[in-house]
Amino acid sequence: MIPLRQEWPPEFAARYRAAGYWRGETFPAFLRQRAAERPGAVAVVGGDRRWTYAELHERAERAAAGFLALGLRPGDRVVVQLGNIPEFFSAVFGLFRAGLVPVYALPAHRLTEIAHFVAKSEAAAYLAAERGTDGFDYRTLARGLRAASPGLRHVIIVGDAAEFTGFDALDGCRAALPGDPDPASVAFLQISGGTTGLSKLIPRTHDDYIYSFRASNEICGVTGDSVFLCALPAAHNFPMSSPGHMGALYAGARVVLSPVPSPDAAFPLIERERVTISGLVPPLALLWAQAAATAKHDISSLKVLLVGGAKLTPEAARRVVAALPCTLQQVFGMAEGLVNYTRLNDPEEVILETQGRPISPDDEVLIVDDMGEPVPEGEPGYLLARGPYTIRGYHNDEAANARSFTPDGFYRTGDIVRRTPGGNLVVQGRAGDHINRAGEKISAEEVEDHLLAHPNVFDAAVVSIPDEFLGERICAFVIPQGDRPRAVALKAWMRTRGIADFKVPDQVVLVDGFETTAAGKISRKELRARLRARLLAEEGAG
Ligand code: AMP
Ligand code: DBH
Repeated sequence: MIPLRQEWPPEFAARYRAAGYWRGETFPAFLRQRAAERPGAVAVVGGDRRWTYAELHERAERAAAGFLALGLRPGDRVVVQLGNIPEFFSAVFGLFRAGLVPVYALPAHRLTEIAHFVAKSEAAAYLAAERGTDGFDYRTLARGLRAASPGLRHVIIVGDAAEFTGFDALDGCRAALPGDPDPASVAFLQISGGTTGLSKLIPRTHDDYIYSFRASNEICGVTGDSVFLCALPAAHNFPMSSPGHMGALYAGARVVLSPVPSPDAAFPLIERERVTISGLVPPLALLWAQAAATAKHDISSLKVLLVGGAKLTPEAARRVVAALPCTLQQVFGMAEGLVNYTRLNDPEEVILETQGRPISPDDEVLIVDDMGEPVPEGEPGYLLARGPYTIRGYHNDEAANARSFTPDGFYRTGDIVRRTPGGNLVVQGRAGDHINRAGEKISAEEVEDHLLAHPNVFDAAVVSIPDEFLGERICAFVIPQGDRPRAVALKAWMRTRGIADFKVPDQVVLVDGFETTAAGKISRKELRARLRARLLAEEGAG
């Protein structure tokens, strides 16, 4: 098994400890401590279930024993694919407690992606719910995974487990639990949106991640009295840590789970639980803003709404601020680390027009040109980041590490930003060829590879197109061969590939050929740029 590592050079680690960012805290220790301090306070609400801190802690202890009794060994990785249900927390804290390492998958992922996470992390187990909110049966996925992943030893299912191990059946097992983990060790693997090719695995340590949400709590005003509504998928880094459900649990606050993020589901929960803070991607924030005008539910308890994951335009920000009774807080973050926030008391123009500034005084942010040289202050450039909660490398991916990190350890975010005189960042665009579809990052290359597997596709180029609702949508240009496929049929076929639905192109355009230059082929990047420009020009003309 390839060891899990996330190491900062010793002089950096010493500095981050001395500054009090890394305090030697761990996930199992902080939950134990909260359960001791406020046993009767409600920690997690999902559906009609309300778990206190004592109960969550107790359930995590029992789950931990169950995982080990099953034969999992500390250090084993477990791909977790759970939606917004309380078991997300008993499972994940149970894994932490047993020294096992969660690998976070999103409910939308399908066999192709899950098999990739299992292979890349060398996972010993897959843990999922019987069904998702969309009715999808994860046991079917698990059967395919069994065939695709010979190294996988266990499948654990929340709900009716069929031939697999039931999560509830683990309750009551006995096993000696290990001591608390090393705070500098890797606690879990988060996944990157996959900017080039397949998603990469992001190892985060107890020390670095806990710092990121403890400091976020401070910036977002989260205290033990807060009520956080988790409306986005709990496994996503934004609702997990900015400040997210982990920040809320760290503070001893209450986490309320919304099964889906629509106003229909969320507004009644806001009213019933007196929710004070939540986080959304821009299209959902606009939907909430629209729904608020005619809402029957009282959402006046909401104090802060975080919006991030994709660019919120100043116009959209204005609409959100006008319609919702709370403070808008823009957040520009990444699962690899660096998170920027506008501050709650910032002047309105900063809140509306910028994506904020980093969490930490020790976040080092560089804005550079193609040569890696800093651009003049205020000019746009590529954003590089290094700091106490920004990774120094992906798991098991030398090629990506060579591409994505500078020799002195800065993460190349791929984002193009400029800095305002006030020190806030404004996201201007990006360097890579991925699509940010309502906050989901999709690699053009990955979608092209799927299309190329179709017998009637000779070549494909995938680009992002601005979209009023989604921010961006996916457009695939396809050169057919043999029987000319129809666009709808190609999309339907993509859905059979066992991939997340958000990766299926929104639009397929059949073309006779791609441009070449006199010198021959042009680069993929150049090709995508030209196709995109052509489509936009045609749409503009039409
Ligand atoms: P990931 O690395 O998959 O976690 O995705 C993080 C990326 O999402 C960032 O590098 C940005 O490209 C994008 N992103 C996140 N928040 C924002 C935001 N508020 N505005 C614009 N882009 C964002
Ligand atoms: O998009 C993201 O990945 C993201 C956005 C806001 C994120 O990881 C975060 C805040 O922590």
